[in-house]
Amino acid sequence: MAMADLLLRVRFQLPHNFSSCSPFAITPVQFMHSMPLVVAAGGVCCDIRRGGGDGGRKLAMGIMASSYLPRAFARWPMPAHSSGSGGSAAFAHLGKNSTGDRFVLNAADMGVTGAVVDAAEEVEDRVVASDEFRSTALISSREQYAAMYRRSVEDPDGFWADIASHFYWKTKWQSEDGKIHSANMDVRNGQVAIEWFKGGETNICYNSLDRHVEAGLGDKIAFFWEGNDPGVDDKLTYKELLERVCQLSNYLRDQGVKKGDAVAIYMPMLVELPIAMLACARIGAVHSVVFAGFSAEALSQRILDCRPNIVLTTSGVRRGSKVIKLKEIVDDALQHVLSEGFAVGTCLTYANDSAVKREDTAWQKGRDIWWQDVVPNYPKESAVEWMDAEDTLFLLYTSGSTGKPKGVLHTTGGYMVYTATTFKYAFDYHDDDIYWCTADCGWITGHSYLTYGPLLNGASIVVFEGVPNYPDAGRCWEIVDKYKVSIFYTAPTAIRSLMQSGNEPVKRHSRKSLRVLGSVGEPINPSAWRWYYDVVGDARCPISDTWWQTETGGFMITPLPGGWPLKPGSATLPFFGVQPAIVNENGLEISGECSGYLCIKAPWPGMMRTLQGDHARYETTYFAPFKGFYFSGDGCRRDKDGYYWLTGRVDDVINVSGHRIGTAEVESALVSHPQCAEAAVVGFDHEIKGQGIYAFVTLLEGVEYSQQLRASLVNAVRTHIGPFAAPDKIHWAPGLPKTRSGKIMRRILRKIAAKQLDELGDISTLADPSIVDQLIGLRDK
Ligand code: 6R9
Repeated sequence: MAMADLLLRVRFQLPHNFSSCSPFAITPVQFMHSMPLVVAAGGVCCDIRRGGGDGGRKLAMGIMASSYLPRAFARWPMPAHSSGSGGSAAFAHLGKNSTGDRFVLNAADMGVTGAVVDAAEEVEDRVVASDEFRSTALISSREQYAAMYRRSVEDPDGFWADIASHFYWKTKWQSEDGKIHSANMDVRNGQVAIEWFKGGETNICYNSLDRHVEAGLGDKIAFFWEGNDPGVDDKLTYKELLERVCQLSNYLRDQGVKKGDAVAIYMPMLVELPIAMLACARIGAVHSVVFAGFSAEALSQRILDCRPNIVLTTSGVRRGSKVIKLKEIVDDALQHVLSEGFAVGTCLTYANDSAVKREDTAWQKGRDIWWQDVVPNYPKESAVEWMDAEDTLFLLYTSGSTGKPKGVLHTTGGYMVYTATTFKYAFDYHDDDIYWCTADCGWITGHSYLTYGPLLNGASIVVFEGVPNYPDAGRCWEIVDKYKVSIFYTAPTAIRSLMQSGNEPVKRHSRKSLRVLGSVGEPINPSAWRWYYDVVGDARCPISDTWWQTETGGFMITPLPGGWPLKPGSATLPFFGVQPAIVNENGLEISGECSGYLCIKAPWPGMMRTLQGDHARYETTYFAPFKGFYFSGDGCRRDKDGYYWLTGRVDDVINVSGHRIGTAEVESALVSHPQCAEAAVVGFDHEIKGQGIYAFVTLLEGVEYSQQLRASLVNAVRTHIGPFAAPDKIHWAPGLPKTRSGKIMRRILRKIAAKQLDELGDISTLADPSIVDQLIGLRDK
């Protein structure tokens, strides 16, 4: 977009309860000279972001609301929250995920008056795919999408049955009157229950591998593996991958693993990790992958929840310049599990000699087995266990608002059909694409879009063991050129961190193979979007900003590249079959341009079916808050074009570098420290991570504040959860702001963490309002 197009027209009316604030006026000239700028009037504020271009010199637009906002904001292209007659506390933190530069100016300081702000010309930032891109795109117009979308919601059974018939089914699903799904999402009508393709028998491993080999694609590369260090690599064809999966599945069977048994996997990004998942799926075992960045305690908690008899791990891994001894962590976890009365029979350990050698690995005879000593001796063929579409495929633990992680349970058929279809359309996948997803298999993205979705489409996939900035900030683009990657899928936190190193490490590499870019994990701020688009993609590659969750199994709101114009920062439109509803505090669906809680009002094939061992929690968390809907836990705005703008979590979950962390989990880790009496954790805007973790800690009486104690508290969190959950800031708190009924007022803590001290709001309902001043006084102590 040319500079000249970037004049903004800002016009908004303050809601009546802000009438005491000084309204203000900004001229276009001021905009230009003061970027980036945030204008705040009392509780109203917005920020105007710098965008892409070289080093962010181009001015891009976007207004981000981070507090109570007037209804008029609803027309802006960035997340904004209308609060009707003036905003409720419930909406006050909808914008917590705002990232990027933010400067707050108080309207009163600007010395301006008037009731309406009116300046400049609004031109929305829109990005349209080239004719050349559209000429080969699977979906090349909004009309084509609209027709397919209409069918997907009017006749979901017909729509999904047609797609499902492209997969191999040992037995076709039972269908009465063409119905292929049954669902109750309304707690008022009894138990929540979702089924798709019930009675159909299939196997996702068979569909991911055997089906392609049988179709003559055995020699196609399935995985290009790129090691932590440049020059260390490997590749596997579909046929070789199938053989490796069969060998491991035979070994597992030999160990007595049967259909329905859980298998825990705690491994780094070696190809053995997706091989392990596929081997489980082949024999009907339920894989439970635990991200190999979780601590021994977190791992043991997950093992105790699903009780596997076998754990698969690796001696260690090198991540960047660090060596992590994974087997030691597993040993600790298994010790802890044993102290809880549960024994894991076998620990199959892959020797990753480049990180930790066999001789340097502690060993428990009888329980521990070297992978390489046994698995290659097994036959390269293995029978497939045919699974009912509703048989469990995997468990994946995710954080919620309470301390105990939730074991999200996905089943076979619907998940298979959904991940494959979303992958194909959202990335405009063509057979000759080379696809790279930087996610780890320890998270849902690694399940759905590094393993199953792309393999089901017969794609060639890059698996990367390392980190994006090792040995330098050009590594990603070096890998893109090395494998001629055409579809690149990563997270905003990685983009922001690479952006910090400037354009040179990008420009040094050609990247001409790139065709489509993807983003996932958190809202992508427009300036990062612009940099990704302009610098990484040379303003040529559409960006699919895919909104979805562990619970949804696959993409829910996402661009289909080539289908419609993109707006930086918006996930745009719902995928086929997805019916979003924006709901207000009263649980009423609101229509048109609006902001509120994002819900989904009809079932889709990829949705989770329950939480492991806790169907009641499944219902209370996702279906009880807004009756008749699936509640995502995210805030959202819909603009005049029907585009969705995700604004972050509205519950007590913090999204750190795209990792969901429950505040309660961090709090419980902190209070486990012998000198901690109480802790309250909130998120705060973090330039790279999106959100950081800010912990208010009350010590036991008589304990002195010290840097050493701070480090030891942070360490408690590293031990209980994992290094990625370590608090960025510990704020000493002689007390916490509580209501008379003892409820911590996190709203106040969030404001203190964000240094928005003039926006604390009403503190008179606190049991002891003086605590607020004490906390402010200790802010940087
Ligand atoms: C896939 C994944 C889910 C939460 C979700 C939301 C945030 C993910 C997003 C996004 C805005 C996107 N989120 N993708 N927010 N735009 N494109 O990340 O799953 O780990 O379960 O996290 O992540 O807040 O609710 P999960």
